[in-house]
Amino acid sequence: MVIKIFKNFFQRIFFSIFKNKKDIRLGFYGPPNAGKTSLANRICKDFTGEEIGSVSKIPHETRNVQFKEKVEISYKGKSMTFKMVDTPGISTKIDYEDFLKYRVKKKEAKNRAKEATQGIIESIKWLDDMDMVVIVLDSSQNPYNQVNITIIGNLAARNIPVLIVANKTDLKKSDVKKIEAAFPDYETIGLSAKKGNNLEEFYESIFKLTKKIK
Ligand SMILES: Nc1nc2c(ncn2[C@@H]2O[C@H](COP(=O)(O)OP(=O)(O)OP(=O)(O)O)[C@@H](O)[C@H]2O)c(=O)[nH]1
Ligand SMILES: [Mg+2]
Repeated sequence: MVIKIFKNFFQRIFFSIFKNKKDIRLGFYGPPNAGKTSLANRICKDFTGEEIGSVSKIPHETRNVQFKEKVEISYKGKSMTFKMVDTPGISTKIDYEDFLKYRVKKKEAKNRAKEATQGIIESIKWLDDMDMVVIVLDSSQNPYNQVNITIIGNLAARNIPVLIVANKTDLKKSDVKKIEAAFPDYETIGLSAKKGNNLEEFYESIFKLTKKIK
């Protein structure tokens, strides 16, 4: 009995000390092909030497939520540890025929479509577990669409801090201002995950965003 009381006591002390030391769960959300995995890979590579997952020009490459724990980001003398969560791209419609133009065989395309649908459900399920979220958008595409508005609305309803990344600034068609105008309530950082441009500003904003975690 006495031993049990002691055990509970020490357990409580232990958790109260280490509760705040847990990794910050940082989710990468957005439409397919925007560069979520490319960005997560770049960060993981910079700070752990390893990548989180595979990248492809074929949409819905990521079809399972994937993680990298204990990613310690150091920037300007500050350092914070994150659990990186890369999610499958969210879309309203998945048509296996869209994959055929990438020379994917019919059977494989149908399987990819099925897995991609499951992946979207998984992405949404994981939303509740995020401490903060980076929404990755392709800045060469029109940002005004149902998917982007739904993701951002969902995060706002859950009070999860959000940073928007306008990715692919290396492309000629890139228009960061258009993304800023579409979502004026959020900070938007223009960068290129592929080229590694403007990552410093991104890290600065990530650190700032941690202060908004409820
Ligand atoms: N030009 C350019 N291409 C990029 C950039 N970032 C990613 N890409 C390309 O965009 C394509 C999709 O990249 P991914 O990182 O797989 O995108 P994703 O958002 O993880 O896609 P899903 O897993 O399908 O949801 C790949 O061909 C990348 O090489 C960038 O900054 N500039
Ligand atoms: Mg991906």
